[in-house]
Amino acid sequence: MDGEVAQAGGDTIFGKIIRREIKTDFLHEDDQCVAFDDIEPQAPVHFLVVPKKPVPKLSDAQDSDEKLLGHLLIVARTVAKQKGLTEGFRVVINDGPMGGQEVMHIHVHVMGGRQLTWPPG
Ligand code: DGP
Repeated sequence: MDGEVAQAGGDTIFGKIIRREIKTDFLHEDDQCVAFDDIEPQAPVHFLVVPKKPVPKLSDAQDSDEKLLGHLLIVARTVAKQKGLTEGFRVVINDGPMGGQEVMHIHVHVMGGRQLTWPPG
């Protein structure tokens, strides 16, 4: 078990989900991250990719997290394909209060299945 997995979770709702203390169907799980449907979907498809390492937010990430952050995007791409998002989708990372982040465990939102507009609110 490497250092990232040894820290799996953290003290947030996502930590509980990662540790399976809250039952959630995973769309994907590997040694570094999980993916699961968002409980408040903003699009027909809306899932989250969450690292097991409890980095609170993107602005707290270290240079050494580079590979992990890249991995989250590769999993986002893979699960988006599995979900049938062949015409495109949106990837969002909210950071901190001004970024609208509510759960302080970094996560990648992936949304699709409808025409998305810009700018977001
Ligand atoms: P953010 O605002 O970027 O921190 O987004 C947090 C997202 O997490 C929000 O879209 C709702 C989702 N969420 C919060 N609690 C739960 C939960 O217990 N289960 C699931 N599946 N999603 C959750």
